[in-house]
Amino acid sequence: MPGHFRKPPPAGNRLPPPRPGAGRMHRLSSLLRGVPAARMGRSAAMAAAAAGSGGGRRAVVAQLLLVVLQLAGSCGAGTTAALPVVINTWAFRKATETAWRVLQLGGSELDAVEKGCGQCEIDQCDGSVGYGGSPDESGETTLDAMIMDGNTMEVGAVADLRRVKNAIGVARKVIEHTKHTLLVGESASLFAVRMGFPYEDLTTPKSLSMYSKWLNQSCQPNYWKNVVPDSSKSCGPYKRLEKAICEKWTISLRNVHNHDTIGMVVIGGNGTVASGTSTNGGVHKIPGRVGDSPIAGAGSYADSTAGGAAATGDGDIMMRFLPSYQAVEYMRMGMDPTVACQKVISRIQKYVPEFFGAVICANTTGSYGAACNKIPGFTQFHFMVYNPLLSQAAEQVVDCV
Ligand code: SD4
Repeated sequence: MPGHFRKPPPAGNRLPPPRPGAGRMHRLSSLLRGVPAARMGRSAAMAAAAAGSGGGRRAVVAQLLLVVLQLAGSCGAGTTAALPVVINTWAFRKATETAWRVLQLGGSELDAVEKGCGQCEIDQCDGSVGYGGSPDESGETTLDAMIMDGNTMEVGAVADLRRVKNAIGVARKVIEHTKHTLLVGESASLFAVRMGFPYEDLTTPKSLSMYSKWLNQSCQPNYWKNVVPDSSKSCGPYKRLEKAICEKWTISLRNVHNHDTIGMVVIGGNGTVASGTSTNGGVHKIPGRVGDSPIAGAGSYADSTAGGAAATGDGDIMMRFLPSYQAVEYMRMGMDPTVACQKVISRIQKYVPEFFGAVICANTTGSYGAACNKIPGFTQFHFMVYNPLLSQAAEQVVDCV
């Protein structure tokens, strides 16, 4: 049974009523007393130390307020913060368990993200991750993936990867064996082969049948606009239409059934953050299309001084807003992870009210949250969490905003 993820009250409501002068400093200091340094984080520890030495009172009060907000967020979310934590998009339980097992066996946070997302590539999670899903307009499955190290801020990513199954494994090799960040297309596949990955056909009977069904229904739906012949009625090849018509964006192609990327954030016991994604992108995408998943700050983002976030949904829209980067920056400002996730969703909503998407967020105290955009057929978002306070990987649900 999925657990229920309750939204916290606004962080401001959880602060003690403000009173001027030293009393406030005293209350804040005492609030911090007994909080283990690991849970306080760097800014908190610094603020506590400064409070003890009596220096820069205003700055210290501001710092301490930030810390109290962080702690309130981590305690009040209806979930209990603890480290290490594994959090990933959707109910991909085996991915969570794999990442957790890697940590328990002494693997690094990056190892956990790589193996956790890699598990979904093996399992073809929901058909949206790994081989045999989301055939493009020519019937081929291509993969996008990224992995990010929140200590060094290194990123390895591959996009439009062909004939190699373990996309996130190849992304990790981009970090380890190149000075680049993102490799694409056939060249990324050649790189993968050099790194020892096997060349394999990513097409399966299922992806073939999806493709022929789509051809049989006049290539509907598709991602073209302003072309001839009319892309809403016929297959291509298309040519550009001289006079462009202003078309309203629709949600027909992007919905909960064909967009289920795995995005994962792992935060170790010492607050080290790693994140990653893996997907086969959008069904019937135009060959060469790359979504948000392999783009740092869009698909995911990790920063061990603040937290990590990962996104899922309509990458063509979401990547324009760098939601994962923005969520991490909100958490750096002391925002509760749930609120940080909600704020990035609302920002996109203002421009594209009907976009399909969700974000998961976790900060370096182990506090976490998620948010999604409410559209017809998508009113709740399921995600997975594992931390020491849970006896097993737990599926959680958040109501979309
Ligand atoms: C993409 N964002 O390629 C990915 C797909 C996805 O949940 O997230 N699905 O647009």
